[in-house]
Amino acid sequence: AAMASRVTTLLGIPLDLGSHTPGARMGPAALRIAGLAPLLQQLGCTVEDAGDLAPPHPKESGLAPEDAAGCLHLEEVTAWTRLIHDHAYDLSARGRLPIFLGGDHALSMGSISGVARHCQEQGRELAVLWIDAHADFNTPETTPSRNMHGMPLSFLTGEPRLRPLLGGRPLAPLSCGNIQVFGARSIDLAERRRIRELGLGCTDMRAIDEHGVAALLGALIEEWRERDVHLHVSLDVDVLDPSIAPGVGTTVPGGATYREAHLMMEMLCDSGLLGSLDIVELNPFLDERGKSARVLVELVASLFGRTVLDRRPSRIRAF
Ligand code: 4U7
Ligand code: MN
Ligand code: MN
Ligand code: MN
Repeated sequence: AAMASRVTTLLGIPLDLGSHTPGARMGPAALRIAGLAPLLQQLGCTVEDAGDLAPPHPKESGLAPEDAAGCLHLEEVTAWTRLIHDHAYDLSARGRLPIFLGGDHALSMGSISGVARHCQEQGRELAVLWIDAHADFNTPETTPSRNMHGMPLSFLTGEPRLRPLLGGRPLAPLSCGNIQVFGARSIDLAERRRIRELGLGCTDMRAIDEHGVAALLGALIEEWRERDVHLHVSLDVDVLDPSIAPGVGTTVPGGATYREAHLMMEMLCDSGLLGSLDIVELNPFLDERGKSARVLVELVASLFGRTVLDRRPSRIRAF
């Protein structure tokens, strides 16, 4: 299998204070019970399970008072962000392919900033594929909910209001052009304006309906391959249609189908670019008999090399 040469490390992040619906803290356990580790091993990966991070003590955020007022559970999320960042940076420096098991999407402030710091030190370009029904591009000022899982892409692109979250650690901000939101269908008005003004990459469901996953993701992959990026994939379960993945706090109708999602994973596997992965927003408390956890584990199998036949279709360009 494609990833056999690198050690894959599972890191559980039982965080759900970035969202309004408790339960995502049970995500790592559900993904393990659904058989994530043995499945990766069957596919030829060397898997190391680093267990779950213990919830850290809340830390003072350093945000300005008016910004702090726009963020729920700010001190808890601050402590988590710094802890996750340190682990992500360390795993990257040790050459691992980390899989961050969430937990809500606020965890990506730590995981991706840690990976970004390592990439910057190595002079390696980082691209982020944000597979999500939402753009997660709010700020403490624009957020309609005050939930921090709606803000990670603002933090990661260097939004000054959120910068103090990382404390004294260096932040390697991502450029908006190196991020692609994929599968979006619920974007707030202020986010829409920010996407346009700041140039965040965004492929919405309308585009996927019209042109299909193969053409759209194929073009992105081709570009990333030319620049030989480290690709971080951040997979928010709510990109999937709620009929196949009901175990999320923020369901939005009209999501990706089972086949569309598998095609994304298969193409990403073929690209050979995957360097790190978040699996976020699974809420087992809202799930139906493990259905969503099982779908996610199936998707990870496709991402790590499971194929239908032993030969890949040749119609995919540039591979
Ligand atoms: B998720 C929302 F207002 N935009 O900011 C917000 F619609 O990580 C939703 O993608 C954010 O699940 C969803 O609260 C965050 C809302
Ligand atoms: Mn999200
Ligand atoms: Mn989402
Ligand atoms: Mn969600």
